[in-house]
Order: sequence, then C-alpha cells, then structure tokens
Amino acid sequence: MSLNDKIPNNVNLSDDRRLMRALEQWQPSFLDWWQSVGPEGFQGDDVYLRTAISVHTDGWAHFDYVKMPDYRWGIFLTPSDTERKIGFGDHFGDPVWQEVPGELRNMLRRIIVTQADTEPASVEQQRLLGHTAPSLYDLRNLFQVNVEEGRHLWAMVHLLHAHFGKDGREEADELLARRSGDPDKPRILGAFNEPISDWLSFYMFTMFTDRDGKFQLYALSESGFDPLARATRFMITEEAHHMFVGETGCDRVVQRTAELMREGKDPRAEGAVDLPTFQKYLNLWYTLSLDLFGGEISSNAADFFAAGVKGRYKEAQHEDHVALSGEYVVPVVKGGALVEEKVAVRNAMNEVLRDHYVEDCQRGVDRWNRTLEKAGVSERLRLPSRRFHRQQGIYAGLHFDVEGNLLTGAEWEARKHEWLPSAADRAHVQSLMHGVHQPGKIAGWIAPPSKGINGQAFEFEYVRRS
Ligand code: BYC
Ligand code: FE
Ligand code: FE
Repeated sequence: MSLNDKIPNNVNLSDDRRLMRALEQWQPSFLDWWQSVGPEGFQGDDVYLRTAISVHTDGWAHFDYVKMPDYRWGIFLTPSDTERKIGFGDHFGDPVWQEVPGELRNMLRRIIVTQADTEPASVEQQRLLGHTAPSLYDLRNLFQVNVEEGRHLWAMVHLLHAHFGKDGREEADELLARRSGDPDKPRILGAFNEPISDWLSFYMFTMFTDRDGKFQLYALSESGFDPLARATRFMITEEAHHMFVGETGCDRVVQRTAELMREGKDPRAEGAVDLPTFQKYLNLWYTLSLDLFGGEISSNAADFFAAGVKGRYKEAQHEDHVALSGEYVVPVVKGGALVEEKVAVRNAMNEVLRDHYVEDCQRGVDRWNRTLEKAGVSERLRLPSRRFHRQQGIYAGLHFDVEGNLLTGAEWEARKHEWLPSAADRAHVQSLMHGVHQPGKIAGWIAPPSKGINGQAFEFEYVRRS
C-alpha cells in the first residue's frame, strides 16, 4: 500500500521522499503506542466513526464502521492562502513564513511539542473508560474523540518531521515515550497527568480541557508560521465535536439529577450524581484547565506575540495588532491582600486568552442552569473564581475560596472538600460506573441524548462488539 493510501493527506506526501520515509518509520511506533496505551478492550470492534478524508465539506465528515487500529489518521492543512500576511506582533504585515525562521526555531519547536504532547496524553488518560460507558452512543463518542486526538498528534508530528530535521524526529519519538501520570516521564502540562477514571470526569474534561484546546488552537491558527496556522485551523473543526460531547454529556447528567430532584428524591440515594458533587467536579476540571493558559503575567507569552508565533483569539477582531501600548489590570496578592496591578498588555496575553475561555465556559454553565430551571429546580451551578485552586501563575501556592477571597492554609485544609471532590464523592461517582453496552440502553445516572450521531437514532448500534 502506498503511503498516500495509508495516510490520507493534502500535503503531497508522496512527492517528498525524505518526509515520507520519516513518517513511514514513525507510523509503526504510533500503532504500537495506540495498541498498548490506547482504548483498552475494544480494538477489534467495529465503531461507527467519522474519518476526515479531505478538508472539503463533503470529505471531512465521512461516517462508516471502522476498527480503531484501521482508522486512517490523515494529515490535512487548511488550503493555503498565498497572499497571507502576519497579523500581529513585531512582524505585522510581513508575508507569512513557509519555513521556520532560524531565530524562531526553538520557540516554535517548543510550542508545537507542547501542543502535540496533550493529544496522546488525553488518549492515555481515557484508555479504560470504554468498560464503563453509560451507552453505546457514549462509547462511540469516546472513541471518536480518541481517534481524532490521535490525528491531532499526527498533524503536529508532520510539522516536526517536515520542518525541524533531526531534532523534530527526536521530539516525535519522545511524544510516544512520555506517559500521562508517569512520575518519571510525565506529560508536559498539569491537567494531562490527572487521572480520568469515571465518565463524569470525562465529560468535564471534554467540556473544560478540550475547550482550552479550542482557544490555544485559535491562537496558534494566527501564527506567522503558515504550516502551523493551517494545521491548527483544520484541527479546530474537529474540536467542536469534543466540546459537544462534554457540554451535552454534563447537561444530560444535570438533566437526570434534576428529574430525580423534581420527584422529591435524593439523587445520590437513587444512584445518580447529586448537584453538590457535580459542582465539585466542575470546580476541579475548570481550574485544572485554567492552569493550561499559563501565568497571568508572562514574558514567554509576550515573546510569542512579539515574534508573530502565537496570536490572540480571532486576532482580526482586535484594532491594535502590535499591542505595544495599553495595559491590562490583574489582581495580585501583595502583603496579604489583593491589589490591582497594571501590566503591559503583551505580558498579559495568557490572561487575554483566558478571558475568552472563561466567557465560553460561562455560556455552557448557563445552558446547564436552564436545564435545572426547566425542571423546576431552584439550585444553580456556577464557575468558581479564577483564583480558586490554581497551580500555575500568580495565584499558585496561595489559597482562595470559590468567591476568590484569600484563605490561610489552615482554612483551606479545613474547607477544601466543600469545593473539591472528597474521597467519598469520588467513591460515589465510581460506584455508578457500570458499562451499558446494549443498543438503546442507558445507565441510570444520565439522560439519553436528544438525538443520535449523523442522523442515526440513539438506539443505533454505534459499536458492534466482536
Ligand atoms: N502545567 O509564562 P508561563 C489541547 C510552564 S489543550 C505545567 O506562565 P507560558 C487538548 C511553562 O511551560 C491545548 N507547566 O506560561 C485538550 C513555563 O515553563 P518554563 C494545548 C506549565 O510559557 C484536550 C512556566 O510554566 N496547547 O489541545 O506562556 C485533549 C512558566 O510559563 C503550565 C497549548 O498549550 C501547566 N498548566 O505557557 C487533547 C499550546 N502552564 O519556561 C488536547 C502551546 C505553564 O519555566 N503552549 N507551564 O520551563 C503554549 O502556548 C504555552 O506554552 C502555554 C503557556 C499555553 C502552555
Ligand atoms: Fe486535540
Ligand atoms: Fe480535543
């Protein structure tokens, strides 16, 4: 089989013998990795999956039954715009780069490796979830997310192989050597080393952590390095489904809980997720994901922006693309109190991106609250303060309540399980996890989806067990 058949692509792979050989060598390692730490127990099953076979509207959502190891992980860049100019920073208005400028090589490699590392990490984190899927519909969605994260890894590895020579090939190998949660060779970013051992965590992860992916990918899709911009732009189209899985998954949990509450029952006693526990999982995954934007005040972020490597969300909507003037106000802790500090806007680029993220998360929480309202339940869910439970940036090492008020270490220790899952909460959620693998059936802690995938019914056999 030629490589063009094995790896669907729109980058003329077969014209570049060196690149082709490099990717042909990497592919068996990828498949070994997928078999050993990818979805456990379902590799021989036929799964109703969407495969991207081209970037055109009729080609990027092709549905069929596929065994996951036979998934055609392709390399697609959004078609090039030969007129494209750098849209921000010190090189504003220059033509975009098709090759890596020498002085930006380390910076770009590091960003691409950081992005790439999250993709296999998430597959590793989710590898055991198939066994406890609440329905075949959900099982299929898990696997769809997993194969697409695999494709995102391919997209980044293609850039490393095509543009970074020997260093790039070594980085590509390292991406298959690190392991989520491994104390000796962990994944790079915090949230990607956290266990995802139940489906509530999975929905929270796809709601909040994949949503960091959305905003980081948008920022990278502005890059002056055109191959990175084009690769990430196509990844964003796939990301929408991941966030759909998270937002609707959480909404269905809330809906089931609300139904029981309306009937005057205690959701926890009925084998569902009570709202306080749901809120604690929300607090946990939202704040782990806030950390992924990096420090509030960041010279790295300023350097990325100045260099034209990483822009803002929808940069074209900003008026000033150079951003050398202007300030951003950040509440910082000084002498035991919060005071407002003015920061040069370039140094606050992580915070600017985080603002868009917070707004988008709030929209999702509002949707869940409408579900509660419709069910006649008066309780509401909310996002905690962005200072709460932070492990990166200026609030790391300090303690805050969900309102953002400073706490002492002792107060935090005494109260943290009011806000974050306790061992008992985790045990309860874990106790609900039993695989439901018959078409049309669903676990008791979650409502069925309002519709199926690709026009199919919920009862459709999304995964044919072998
Ligand atoms: N954990 O200036 P700072 C996705 C490090 S998700 C551990 O504050 P900077 C997906 C940082 O590296 C999207 N370390 O931040 C979702 C630096 O280290 P050094 C992933 C962290 O540099 C679901 C130091 O702290 N894409 O696609 O602006 C499923 C101080 O850095 C963390 C990207 O992240 C952390 N959370 O970094 C599948 C885009 N945060 O220099 C996939 C690429 C910061 O002291 N990455 N550090 O050694 C970037 O653009 C940036 O590196 C960051 C922020 C956004 C991570
Ligand atoms: Fe991804
Ligand atoms: Fe994703």
